[in-house]
Order: sequence, then structure tokens, then C-alpha cells
Amino acid sequence: MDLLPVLFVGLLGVAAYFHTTNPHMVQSVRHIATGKPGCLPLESIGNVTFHYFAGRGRGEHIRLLMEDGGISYTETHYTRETWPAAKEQGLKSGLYTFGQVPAIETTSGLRLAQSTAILRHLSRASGYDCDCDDYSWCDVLALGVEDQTTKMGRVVWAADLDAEKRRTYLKEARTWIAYYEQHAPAGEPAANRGYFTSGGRITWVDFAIFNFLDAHKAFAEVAMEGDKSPADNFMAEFPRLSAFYQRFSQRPQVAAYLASERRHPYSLPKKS
Ligand SMILES: N[C@@H](CCC(=O)N[C@@H](CS)C(=O)NCC(=O)O)C(=O)O
Repeated sequence: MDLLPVLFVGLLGVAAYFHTTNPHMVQSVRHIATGKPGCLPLESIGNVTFHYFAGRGRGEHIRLLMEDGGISYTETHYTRETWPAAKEQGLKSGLYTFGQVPAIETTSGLRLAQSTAILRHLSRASGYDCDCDDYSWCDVLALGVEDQTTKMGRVVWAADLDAEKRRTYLKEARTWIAYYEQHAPAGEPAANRGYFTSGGRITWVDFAIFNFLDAHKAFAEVAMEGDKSPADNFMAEFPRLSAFYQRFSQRPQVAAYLASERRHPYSLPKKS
């Protein structure tokens, strides 16, 4: 019996086994195939229609990632007036799974709701996906952002929001922000090239964390009736996060977007 084909098939079997079980191998093969790093890279997703309101809110980290990643997108810019009909239509078509936005549609045929799911999915197509080793850690960091964002939302949207309530919220939010300070890149030059995961490159969680800090900063600084005291400069208490914030905002595409007219100004919800 000729042993060569047997040996060849055996080797193929061993390679296939490692290919499907070793995350490093899987990731390397996918990197070669798509040209993109990360655990689950995707081919291009085409152009994106971004369904959201004409405001920052839960859409801003997604916009930042699309801007930095060169994903071309158009927006719906819903308002209080246009939203009810859009909601009805989005529910009917199934695009708004829970009758809410953000949601995206892509020319490659993808339809997706939920801001974190959208951010994670777009990251796979733009090379910002986390490495397989960091996959769950990225979820931990992003879900922590989500938890505190929900708490902030309750304060920001409360009908009785005033300067005192803002002060109290920001005082309490420091506990949560401090957890991110502990995990922020440190050292000189900053470890991990200044980003939150171990791979030495930017990933989608950096967008979520930057936006989380930026939303708190904007809330702390926005003018509020009857508040003459200086803005709460909470970021000064977090040196690693401040360095991360600076570094992130200086990324060329991010800096261009932050200074552009495409960026919606920050404003508190109107009291009706
Ligand atoms: N967990 C969702 C929350 C989405 C959400 O609360 N969307 C709000 C705007 S920020 C919305 O669509 N509100 C209008 C409505 O519920 O009718 C996400 O992160 O996408």
C-alpha cells in the first residue's frame, strides 16, 4: 500500500482539527482570507443606512466607528414629529426588532437593531473586531458601559432634572468610571498602544468607552438653567482615561468628525 496518500490525508485531518479548535489558528486563517484582524472578520458590508434620531444618544459610538473605519453611511435623522410613523413602519417591516433605534440596513442585505450588536457587527467589517482571546472581555467592558448609560439616561430624561441632580449623578458615576480607570491603558508609552484590549490595536470597545466618557463630559459641561457653578471636571481625576480620551480624539478621522457639521450638537432633552 502506498503510504504517501494516507500520510497526506492524515496531515490534512490534523490541520483541519487545529484549524477548527485553535482560536489563534482560526484567527490567522481568517486574517489572511479577509485582510482584517479580529476574531470574526467579515468581508465588506457595503453602504449603511443608519436609522436614528438627529442627536448623539445611543447612535454616537456607531457613527464614530463608521467615520474612523471609512464605512459610508446615510442617516434618517428622525425627529419627534417623524418618529411615530417611522416606528410603525420599522415594526411592520421587522427592522426595528423592539420598535426602537438605532438600527441599520446595509447594501449587503444586513438588517440589525440594538446599538451594541450594531457596533460589534460593523467592527467585524472594518477591522475593529476584538481578538478571540479578548472576545468576552470586550463584552464585559461594553456591557458595563451599557449599564451606566442606562442609569445616566434615567437622570438625563427625568422631567425634574436640575443642576443638583446632575451634580449628584456625576458624583455617583465616578465609582463606575473609576472601574474603567483601573483597566485603562497605562505607562509611557501606554501599554497596548493606548487601547483597552491586549492586541495593541483599536477595537470596537474603545469606541464604546470613548463615547461613554464623552457623553458624561458633555452632560457635565452643558449649560443648565440656574447653574452658575463651573462645570464638573471629573475627567481630571482619571489620568489614564484622560490620556486615552486625548489620544482617541486625535485620531485623524475622529478629529475630523468631531469638528465637522455632521456631528450633532449635544443638548438635553426638551421638557414638554
Ligand atoms: N438597548 C437599545 C435601546 C434603544 C433605545 O432606547 N432607543 C430609543 C432612543 S435612544 C428609542 O428608540 N426610543 C423611541 C421609542 O422607544 O419609541 C439599544 O442600545 O439600541
